[in-house]
Amino acid sequence: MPVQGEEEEEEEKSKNDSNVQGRKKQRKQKKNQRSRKHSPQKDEAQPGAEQSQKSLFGFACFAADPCDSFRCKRGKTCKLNEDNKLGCVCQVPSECPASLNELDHVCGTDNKTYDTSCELFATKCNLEGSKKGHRLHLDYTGPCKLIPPCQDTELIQFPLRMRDWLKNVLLQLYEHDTTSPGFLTSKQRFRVKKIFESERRLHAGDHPVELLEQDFEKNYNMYIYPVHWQFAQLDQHPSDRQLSHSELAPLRVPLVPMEHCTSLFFQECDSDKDKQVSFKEWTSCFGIKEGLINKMTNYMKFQT
Ligand SMILES: [Ca+2]
Ligand SMILES: [Ca+2]
Repeated sequence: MPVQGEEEEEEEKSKNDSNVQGRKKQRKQKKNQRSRKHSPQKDEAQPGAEQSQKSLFGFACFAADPCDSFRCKRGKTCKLNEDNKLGCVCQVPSECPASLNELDHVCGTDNKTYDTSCELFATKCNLEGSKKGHRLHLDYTGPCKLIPPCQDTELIQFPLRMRDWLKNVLLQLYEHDTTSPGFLTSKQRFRVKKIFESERRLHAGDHPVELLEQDFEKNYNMYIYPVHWQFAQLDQHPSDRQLSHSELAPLRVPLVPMEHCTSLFFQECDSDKDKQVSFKEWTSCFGIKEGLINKMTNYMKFQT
């Protein structure tokens, strides 16, 4: 079962980062308005004192908003309760900052377009405890659109293409890391270097699936590390060799609108249907043989 707080943070992380500053600003403005509304000073203080008060040294200083340092998970907002204690309550969806443009829209797993991810998570929070709320997740960024059903042949080809894509992503990171280090750790560089320098490797391109299949057989070893690496990148909350729905989100959310087999692929990957994709299930989905996984059992290796 995914931990909701992490789930929401993860899904939020995976969202397009554009306009983050704008949203933060709006949230801050909203929060400030809210805190004034709930501030005990409002009723007690002298006119103007809710904005500022004189410090001992005669400088005006602003009263800190206690909610500023109180963190609530997505979908919740900070509020003072009757005992004057801070707590988190479900945000009212209509009080979320409005979207700035279409990039802010998200599609929920209920196939409904939400104006912003804030609105989706607030809706989920307000449905807490219900089946509907439990099932509601961020499906992908952008408004909901018609995603064609994934055909059997496409589902078979999906891991072939994704495996190649993962390898190319890693090689791109390697190239970026060469000009401005920081994308890969030294251990990761060492592993990717072997693939990068191999004369036999298939260069990035729009290859027919037959060629991808042939290359996988011929250069099998080049595909093992990218598959392991991606798993370790996602398996962080917690790092337990299992990928929850939320841990998969950073990969799944941007892929779904572009690759219509994404959701079905990850669903099928969870072969024992326990809502988690284990390391074994993951590698098997990408056609990596178990024998070789056992040879490389030190899982921590993949994380560094
Ligand atoms: Ca995990
Ligand atoms: Ca599973």
